[in-house]
Amino acid sequence: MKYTVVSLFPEVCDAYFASSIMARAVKAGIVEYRALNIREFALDKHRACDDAPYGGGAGMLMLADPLGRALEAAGARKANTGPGPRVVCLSPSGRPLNQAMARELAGESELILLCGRYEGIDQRIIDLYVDDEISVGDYVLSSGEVAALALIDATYRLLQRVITPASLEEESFSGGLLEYPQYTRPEVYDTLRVPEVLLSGHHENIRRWRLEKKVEKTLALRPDLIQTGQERCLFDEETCNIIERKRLAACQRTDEGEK
Ligand code: 9D3
Repeated sequence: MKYTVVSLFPEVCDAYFASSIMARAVKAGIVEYRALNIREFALDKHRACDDAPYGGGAGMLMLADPLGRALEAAGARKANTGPGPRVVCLSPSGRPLNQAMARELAGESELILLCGRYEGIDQRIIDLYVDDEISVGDYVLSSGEVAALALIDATYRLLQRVITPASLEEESFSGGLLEYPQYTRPEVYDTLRVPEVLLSGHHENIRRWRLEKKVEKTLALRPDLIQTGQERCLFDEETCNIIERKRLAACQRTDEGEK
């Protein structure tokens, strides 16, 4: 996979690619990386990259001109001018990134990642060059670089190894639930013991305990995953029964509290 980052702060992404994690992938030939600094494509003497929005409003927008030149230099093609690398704009108003999107993007041979700054970019750049607008979640970052790195990280790791069907399934959020808690040595840390069942060697009890914990944790932290899983019939009968039982137990605890 070849990643080309187009940004006003390429040093942010450079730093990540200099880290041992990404340096290894580059050395192994799994990924290629370059970053283009949009400012170098601003031609006026001040190298301006932003201006006020037409129609008024707060803040500044990224100018179309330097952005267009940077994207052309990156190898981006305008819409309807034949095939070119996929252009992704990282934007707070994009589609939220998920594992299915990461898998799809990992299938490309090249990605151009456009990082925004200021309040946004001139719409004509999006209309002419951008294939996907992607967000990394509902919170505000100061610019798109960290989001681009999240997307790079989520995609490059899928190229690393042969993905067996088993690990693919595991990656789909372990069947729609969060992971169970895990423990390694020592048996007692501070005042806390490793749950007895994990030391028992009783594989069926361990499997059952882990499933219970997954349901418990998902109900508490990601009730939306339970909802989706039920709608899409992702859960087997055993899981459905545990969900029902934990829900009932939670209701009873609430009732107790109200008495
Ligand atoms: C007033 C409207 N703001 C949108 C919420 C303006 C704005 C805030 C922050 C415009 C750009 C940014 C910088 N953020 C990104 O470029 C960004 C982002 C993010 O802030 N959150 C989640 N995903 C992403 S992807 C790119």
